[in-house]
Amino acid sequence: MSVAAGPVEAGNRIGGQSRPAADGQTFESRNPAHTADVVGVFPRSGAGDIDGAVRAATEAFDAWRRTPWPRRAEIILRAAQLMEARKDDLARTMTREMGKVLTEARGDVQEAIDMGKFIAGEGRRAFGETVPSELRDKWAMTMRQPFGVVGCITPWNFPIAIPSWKVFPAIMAGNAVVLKPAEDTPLCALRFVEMLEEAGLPAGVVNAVFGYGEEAGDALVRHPGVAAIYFTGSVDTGRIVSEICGRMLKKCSLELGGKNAILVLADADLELAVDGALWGAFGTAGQRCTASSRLIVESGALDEFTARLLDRTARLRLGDGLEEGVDVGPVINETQLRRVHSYTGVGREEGASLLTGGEIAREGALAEGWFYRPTVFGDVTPAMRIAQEEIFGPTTVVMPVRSLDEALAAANSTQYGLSLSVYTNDLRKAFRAINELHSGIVYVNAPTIGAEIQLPFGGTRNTGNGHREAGGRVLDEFSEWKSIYIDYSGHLQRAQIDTE
Ligand code: UN1
Repeated sequence: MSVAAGPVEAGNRIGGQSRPAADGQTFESRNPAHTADVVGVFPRSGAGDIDGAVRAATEAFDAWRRTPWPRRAEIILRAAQLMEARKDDLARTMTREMGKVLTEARGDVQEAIDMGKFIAGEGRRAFGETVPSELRDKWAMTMRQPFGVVGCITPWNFPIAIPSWKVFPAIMAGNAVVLKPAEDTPLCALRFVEMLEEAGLPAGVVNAVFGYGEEAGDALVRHPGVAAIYFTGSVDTGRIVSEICGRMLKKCSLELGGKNAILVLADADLELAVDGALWGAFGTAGQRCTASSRLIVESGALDEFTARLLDRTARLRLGDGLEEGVDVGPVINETQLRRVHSYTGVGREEGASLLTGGEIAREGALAEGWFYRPTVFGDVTPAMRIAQEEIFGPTTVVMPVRSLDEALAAANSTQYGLSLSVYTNDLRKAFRAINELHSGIVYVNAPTIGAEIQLPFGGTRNTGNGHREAGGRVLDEFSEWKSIYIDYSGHLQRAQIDTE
């Protein structure tokens, strides 16, 4: 084993203090590359703990919303700088807790640093508008106001980046936050919140409550003191969250699954396309909602693309992401490993050809963790389940098509619309694809992963419910508008009536 540190024993962070779960229950976070390695022991929280956190947040909210925007921004900037100084340590913690290889863990932390710096800039850029009134001697303008206490529920696959996408803009806009991170990556979330506190964030503005979705997560969504929910996770859970929020009239922003595709047209630079497919399909062991889980290949390129892809896939090194030279880490946990493997069975039954992989890796040290061989299916058609359902693991499918039109139809044929990409050197085909692909993100000559924080992130159809994270308009998701009319005429003026 390459890791020596013993388990961290931590409480929830509520009102700037560490608190155990009210009923004393705990759960463990384990290293998916060496499952005997316990990374930390955390409180298994329930409704009472969530209530305590919401109270702490409510108490902190009033002073925080009155804190000037640029002062709030300074704290966010300092937190980003702390992350920058500790990038390597944080990345190591992340690889140990979540499994992604160290270079990618550094990228995850970098994405949070980028987000912190970007959002801090909003502190002096949170413009409202002034607009002429229809009446004389009357002024009209707008300003942003926070929602109040908001809940952020974050996944394990980007354990620092995704909390940063939600928490930074939430507090920039003056909200107070209760964060419920995934039970697989509580330590990363704890480190993130500790850095905010160290950067000078007043106690209670961001609280972290650890535990399971059905317990702590559910209680957070249902809490009447929580005005808005920002959730990243599966479509099934998103539907439940959305139903509860709908009944309670809460704002609800959902970032759900993907079944992203790379289109490889016959004229494409095939080496470039294979590089992109490998990175997009097997980076983070395929555990990104942006993963390139479908490769839609025009017949003219099919044989050569597939041969090169298989050759490169066979050379990927599986292992502990902390080790030099490892390309693909473990999947997050046993449930996920079984799920990924069950899709190999589904693909076989549907008549797809298993071209490589398709098995749980058990040689040597790999038996200590949850490792799955990078897997490629061929002869896949759009109606197959392996072409429709999100697998969230190192499995991708090659789908042969005869034309650009067929490729576009196949790409748009799932319930998801997060990220789609096209490899071509033909400008006309590239622009047709940009226009016709129905997704929140489109790439040309690059894989489906690698979104940058200064652009909106999110998807069409069942990938979400019409919201976007990050990007230049991010504050729209975390604040509401107040329209202000100031009448200095000294007499009653009636809008729509005094039209002369
Ligand atoms: C996710 O998988 O939920 O574009 C987020 C990317 C990363 C973010 C992925 N910047 O792949």
